[in-house]
Amino acid sequence: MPQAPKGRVLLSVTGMNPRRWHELLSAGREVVLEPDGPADPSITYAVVWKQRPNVLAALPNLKAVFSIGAGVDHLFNDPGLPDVPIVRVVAENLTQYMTEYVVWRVLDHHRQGSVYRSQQPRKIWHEPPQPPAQEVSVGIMGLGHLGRAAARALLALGFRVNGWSRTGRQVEGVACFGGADELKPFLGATDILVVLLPLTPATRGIVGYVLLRSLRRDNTLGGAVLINAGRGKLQREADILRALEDGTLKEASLDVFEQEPLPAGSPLWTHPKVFVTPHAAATSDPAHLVGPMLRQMDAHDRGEPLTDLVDREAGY
Ligand code: NDP
Ligand code: OXD
Repeated sequence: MPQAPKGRVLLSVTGMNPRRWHELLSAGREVVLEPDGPADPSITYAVVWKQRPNVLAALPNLKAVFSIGAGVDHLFNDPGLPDVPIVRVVAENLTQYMTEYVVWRVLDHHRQGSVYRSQQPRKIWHEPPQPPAQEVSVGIMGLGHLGRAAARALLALGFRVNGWSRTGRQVEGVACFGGADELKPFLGATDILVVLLPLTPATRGIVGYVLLRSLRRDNTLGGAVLINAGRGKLQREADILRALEDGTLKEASLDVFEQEPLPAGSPLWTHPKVFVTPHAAATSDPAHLVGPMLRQMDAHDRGEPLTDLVDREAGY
């Protein structure tokens, strides 16, 4: 029997170049950047990053939406997001990138990178006190795919690791805390805070002054450190600056910002205690992600269930 033609894929992205995604997706399906009218019946899947609002709203045969990122907050900004399954990125290479970023930033703060960077131009030969990793507790907010992998890498380096999640998820070797009631004890046992939460109504603005104030400052590192690679709108930047000024925080590494790109006028760019990266901790690589996406579409067309689905109720 001749096979029914595969439906078309709508690739709807803003703020990034879709060329490579288009090229690779086209190896498996016909891909369009815009539907043939708002109710185009030929579109069966959409692959999106900050899709044009309402572009998905009236597509009658849309079976699922694939997010180009692990985070899906960008999708929920669309008032016309239809009620179809949403698949997000869970991929080994993305997890590896994030693990590298977290280990890099934790080690740089732990091994006093900023002290040496400030000493070198002045030719200062001075060794600051260096606590062993075993005396430092890294607390990870968000024990999902990325948080758990980072936790394992930090445990292997000898750090003590705490983790906080919505449901109190347990991870071997990690002191696990869950829910609002256990946030304070989690923070109180944490010297370096790593934020790997999704942005949802429950987490928006969570990294504010009160939260930072609850971190352990009286430690062998000489203060509390913040690392945020989750989402910029989890943090209140005015509060972070205040915390850096009054010693609540010793240093921060920020990969994500309330507004991206970070505006030229932001004091974070030039703050001596802040390390800025341009939302580059773990970038989605189409060479690794398109193959699994196409395979999921084919499997779903054969009647198999989708994997890595977003829980709409929870928002991630
Ligand atoms: P997961 O969905 O696998 O994990 C999310 C974790 O956050 C879970 O442990 C979950 O708890 C926890 N969580 C969610 N809501 C709350 C809450 N209200 N209170 C406490 N804990 C909560 O996500 P990933 O690990 O794959 O990714 C995490 C985030 O990283 C993404 O959403 C994205 O925003 C960001 N990201 C950033 C990148 C970058 O380049 N900067 C790249 C990729 C992702 P529970 O386990 O109980 O469900
Ligand atoms: C993601 C990201 O969510 O790159 O994957 O931010």
